Amino acid sequence: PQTIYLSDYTAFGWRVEQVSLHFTLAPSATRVRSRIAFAPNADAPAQPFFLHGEALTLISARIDGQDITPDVTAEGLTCTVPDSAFVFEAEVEIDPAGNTALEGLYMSNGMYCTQCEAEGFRKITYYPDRPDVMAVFDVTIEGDLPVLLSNGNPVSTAQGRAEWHDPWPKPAYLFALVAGDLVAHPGSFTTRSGREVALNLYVRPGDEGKCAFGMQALKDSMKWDEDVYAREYDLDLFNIVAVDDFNMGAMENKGLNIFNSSAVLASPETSTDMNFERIEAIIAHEYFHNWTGNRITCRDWFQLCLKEGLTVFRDSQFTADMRSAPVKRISDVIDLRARQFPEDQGPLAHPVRPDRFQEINNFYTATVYEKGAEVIRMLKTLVGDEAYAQAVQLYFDRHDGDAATIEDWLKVFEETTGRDLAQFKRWYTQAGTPRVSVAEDWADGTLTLTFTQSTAPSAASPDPQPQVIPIAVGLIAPDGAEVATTRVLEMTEATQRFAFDGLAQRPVASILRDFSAPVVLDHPDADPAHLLAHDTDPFTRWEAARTLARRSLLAQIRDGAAPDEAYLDGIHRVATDRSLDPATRALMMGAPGQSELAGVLAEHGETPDPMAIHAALEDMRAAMAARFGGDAMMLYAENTVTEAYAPDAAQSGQRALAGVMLSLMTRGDNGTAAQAQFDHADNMTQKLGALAQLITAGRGDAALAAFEDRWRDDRLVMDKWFGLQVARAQPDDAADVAQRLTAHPDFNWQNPNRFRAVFGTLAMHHAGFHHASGKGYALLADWLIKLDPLNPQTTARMCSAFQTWKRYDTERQKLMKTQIDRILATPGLSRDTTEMLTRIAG
Ligand code: B3K
Ligand code: ZN
Repeated sequence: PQTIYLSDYTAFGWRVEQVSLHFTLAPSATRVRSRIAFAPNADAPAQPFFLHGEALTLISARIDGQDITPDVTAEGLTCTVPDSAFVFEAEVEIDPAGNTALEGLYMSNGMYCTQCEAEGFRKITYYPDRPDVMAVFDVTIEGDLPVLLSNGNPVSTAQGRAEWHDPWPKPAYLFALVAGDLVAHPGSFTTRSGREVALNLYVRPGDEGKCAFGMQALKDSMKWDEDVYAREYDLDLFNIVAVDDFNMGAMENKGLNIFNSSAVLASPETSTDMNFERIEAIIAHEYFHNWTGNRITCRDWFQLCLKEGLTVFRDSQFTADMRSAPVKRISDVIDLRARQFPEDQGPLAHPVRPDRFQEINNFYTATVYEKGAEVIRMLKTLVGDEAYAQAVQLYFDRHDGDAATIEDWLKVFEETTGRDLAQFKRWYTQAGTPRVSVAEDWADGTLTLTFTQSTAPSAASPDPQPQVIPIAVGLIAPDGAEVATTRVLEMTEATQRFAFDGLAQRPVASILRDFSAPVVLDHPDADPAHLLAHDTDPFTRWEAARTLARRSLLAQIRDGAAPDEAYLDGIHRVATDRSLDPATRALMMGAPGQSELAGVLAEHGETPDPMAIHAALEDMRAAMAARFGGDAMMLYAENTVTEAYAPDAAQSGQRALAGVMLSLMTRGDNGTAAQAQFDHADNMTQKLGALAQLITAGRGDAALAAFEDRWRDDRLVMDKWFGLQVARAQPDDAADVAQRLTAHPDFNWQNPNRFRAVFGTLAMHHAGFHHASGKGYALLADWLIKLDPLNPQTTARMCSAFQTWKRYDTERQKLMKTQIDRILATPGLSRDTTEMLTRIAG
């Protein structure tokens, strides 16, 4: 496969002045007629006229009305063209029903839909399918279906025919078409300048009852973007469509967002609190792309973080405003450590702005998205809120209508603030998570902190240089009072000292407040017990609990120590501290995950034993249940919500804390309380929480059967049913449970949500996936081999389950490597999967 390099960028030789597309829909023989007006691009080097096109049957082609016979290959078409402006026309035939890759135009449950990002438009018609070619699109759809949608505003709608006009120039990856038997859940929004926008959430008949929450989230997002970023919506209509077969969460197509139904449909009976929160965030994310992504897009796919990092950062600000800022921050750090750190510390490490790829779909990663958002957060911390706001407004003013780069983005900050961001830019160009160690020195009323940063070399960045690291620090006195409020230290050197003087007593340092930089902090002099009791910063206070838990677990794993009493006492005090909100208390009680612990051990040069890690966490939970005793039931009762269910932050915080207490109670009562909760719950959060405990208690069979009976016709709820059984299986059984579930009549493996419910969950079941027999590895490999020819994108993404293989003992390494090689040896393996596994194999 061919490698594409950032340094090879060249502009396309023509501009597209206008595009007209005409679709005549038929499941296996859809006809697409295109009329594209090209004009030479004086800024581009001379080049042959090439249009991308894949899996298209060319029926006819014309230039300025004259039939031509272009050279056609598997990648596209070449032909000779006039020196001046010309019109290219083509007719192609495509097969949406046979499109199982879910990229381009495909069918899901009888409806037509599209996914064009990153390079799917070339499966619809011949076109310069690259983000820096922006054009105005007119679309006509003919098909015998009640709803026919495309981007922009409707021009005409009649039975079986609709015309759409999108006035905003856009790259082809934002094109969308939907046709089907759908019902609309309508709404409306008046923008701050008084424009009426019609809103619709289109769903399959039967799903009407799951639309209200998503519609409200959309309105809240539109309002928030006006209030916080001064961004107004720019069409008369905004449509969202829910589809069941979708490779990811959702897609920001101009004026016609397409969503995985799991990322938009919600009701209290069928969705958990976590589902509601995720749906609100994804709706916001896709909506915010209208400015950061659509109005200003990316010059090339290397710049993906320009739109994704910024939009993730914006949606995190939105969630913080809508719900709880500390809870959102802590949850984001948990997620970053679980998904991005392993990527950055393993063979898949790549910079936030990669400089090479074979298949761009493999770079929609936690590094580009989540670390990309962290980089923007740091920038904001360094320049301050006001300068950030100014720079972003300049970015919108200057680049509206552009396909921009990271250089353009950084330049608006340099101009606004006068800062030189050359060193800061390394956050975009260098892979790896910096490790920051800090040593304390106390003398004569002065505390000196000496910081040292280092980043492990990787294939992507063999010689990493020091980065700019904002380190937020506060000081807490021995009596618990805060003697220095948060100050942001700007670290730029490999080693650097910062002094705090005039102190009466030696304080306890609270370092990396609010997780001010995406680094691993090494602070041997830390006093987490003191910070857990007194820190004013919610993040570092939570981190103190985490540090104590981690230390205890590592001692348990390494030396067979008992769970640390001081930790158990501290956590018990926090849990019963009514001055803290329940959501924060629930987060504080969470222990680091098994995979995170394995990563910590590996970084210390030790070989993690998945069974020992699993056992240590079990012992910890048992000790915690014993420590809490009857308080668990008291806290459970205290946090039982009596009002009608609402998916808001306050109620979901209470349910989260009650859920933690239920898990402690289950250790003592063999599931009696869980059974009662399961029988009486009127919402999915509590139903599913109780079901999880019943399975753990070894008495889940009846509840699982009842659950299946009740929900067998609800795809999204059944995904939970499939996933939970794997998630809650004992380590010895996880692979067998997954295998047994694949024989279930409702295991529709071609549906990405269902496939992920079983195999995504298996890959995350640390002790089960890494079972010493290798059965977890072999089963996953069998199914990846089976899925690859149909859906390379989802297959390749799931290969990351193997990315940590070098952490483990030689026996497990051998077992994993055998499966990696077996998949790689499959004839006709996709470019996507080949690239992933080749990089993982290293
Ligand atoms: N931009 C899309 C992701 C497309 C992924 C293509 N493999 C969704 C999002 O980030 O909002
Ligand atoms: Zn996005």
